Amino acid sequence: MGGHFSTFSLDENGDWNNLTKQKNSSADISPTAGQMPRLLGLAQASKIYRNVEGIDTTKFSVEGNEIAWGTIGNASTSEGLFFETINAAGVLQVPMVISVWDDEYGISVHAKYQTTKENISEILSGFQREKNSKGYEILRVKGWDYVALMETYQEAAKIARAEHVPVLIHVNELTQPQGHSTSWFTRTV
Ligand SMILES: Cc1ncc(C[n+]2csc(CCOP(=O)(O)OP(=O)(O)O)c2C)c(N)n1
Ligand SMILES: [Mg+2]
Repeated sequence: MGGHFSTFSLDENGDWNNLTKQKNSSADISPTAGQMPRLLGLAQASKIYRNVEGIDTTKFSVEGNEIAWGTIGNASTSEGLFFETINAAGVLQVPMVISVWDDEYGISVHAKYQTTKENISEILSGFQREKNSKGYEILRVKGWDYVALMETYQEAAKIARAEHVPVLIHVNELTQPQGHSTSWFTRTV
């Protein structure tokens, strides 16, 4: 879809930009959840740059300190690509921060028709890391609580960047200001 935003990785001559000096956004794609495997790959890149000895990080990484941020709507978490990616990132322990924006709906279909218990972070709670087992840090925050959102995202960044642990942020109590067909041009579909 032509309206999807992305940043340039190459300069006008086709050479790599210094990606460590810019914020990087990979182009979104229309099938919801289609961004998930790519998000995993971007996160894994940081891990490789941090851990593979002798690898040339020039223009791509500063000691694997990069985080891959991704977002997905609540209804789209029903797709297979979402579950596969969540599991793989937990296994690989990569710096992936995935936000689930939960307005309780997928277009006009309520969560009770598509998400067990109507609560994605509750059903994924088994992925939570514990003292002796690796997993995720799962954070929950209300979409209207601006201060809590800032704190939550800073905490998520710290965990992912320092420890290379994946983080799931479940943002709920969101509204849908307009109907799907009036708002879809400006967002990922
Ligand atoms: C694989 C796929 N199936 C169906 C659609 C059509 N579609 C676009 S948005 C959407 C609902 C998404 O709901 P949700 O993930 O909760 O995001 P929200 O719009 O509520 O933020 C659907 C079914 C699509 N884009 N891709
Ligand atoms: Mg939704």
